[in-house]
Amino acid sequence: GHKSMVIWFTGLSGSGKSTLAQALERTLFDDKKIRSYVLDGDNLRSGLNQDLGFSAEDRKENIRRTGEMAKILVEAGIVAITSLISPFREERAAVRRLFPEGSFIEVYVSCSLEVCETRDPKGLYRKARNNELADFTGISSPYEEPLAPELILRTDRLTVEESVNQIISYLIDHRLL
Ligand code: GGZ
Repeated sequence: GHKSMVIWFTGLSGSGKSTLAQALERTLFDDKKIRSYVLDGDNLRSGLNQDLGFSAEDRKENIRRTGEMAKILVEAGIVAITSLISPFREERAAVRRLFPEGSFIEVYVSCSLEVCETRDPKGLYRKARNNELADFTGISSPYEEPLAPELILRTDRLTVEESVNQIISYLIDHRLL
């Protein structure tokens, strides 16, 4: 069996959070028959969080709501996987406090700004550099790196498969799987 938990990805836009979240969801199901659900910031913003923008206040509310949703999923016995930039330490710490000790796994998806900006899959960095997009994380809005995440994944050096394997190993080592 597995313990209920939330795997909370944090990192810059383009760092690979959504890709990793999807790959992890698939691996948990295919290899372990564990049901998980991905709460993706970008997707939630088209529905539940459509009233929120990218001011610090709105990002804080985005993090808080997603934390509460993760809690609902976990209480229903589903592993919650979140994929939000979640740039603020204090709000990530507040979400952590919603969960029992050891069941909030903060994963820092670490990728240099340079590499994220080169990837620029949606052209958002380019817009931010051209002042066509305000408050863009890493350019004109802050990102506070985690100081003590459970796991750091250097996605500018690892393949998706290697990153997923590191998460699975962590979970096994900590008796969460
Ligand atoms: C950061 C932005 C912005 C601004 C739009 N700043 O990489 P993406 O495109 O597909 O996903 C990003 C998403 C960030 O939403 P989050 O809910 O994860 O952010 S937070 O946790 O800070 O609330 C990005 C896109 O939205 N996007 N404008 N100004 N990212």
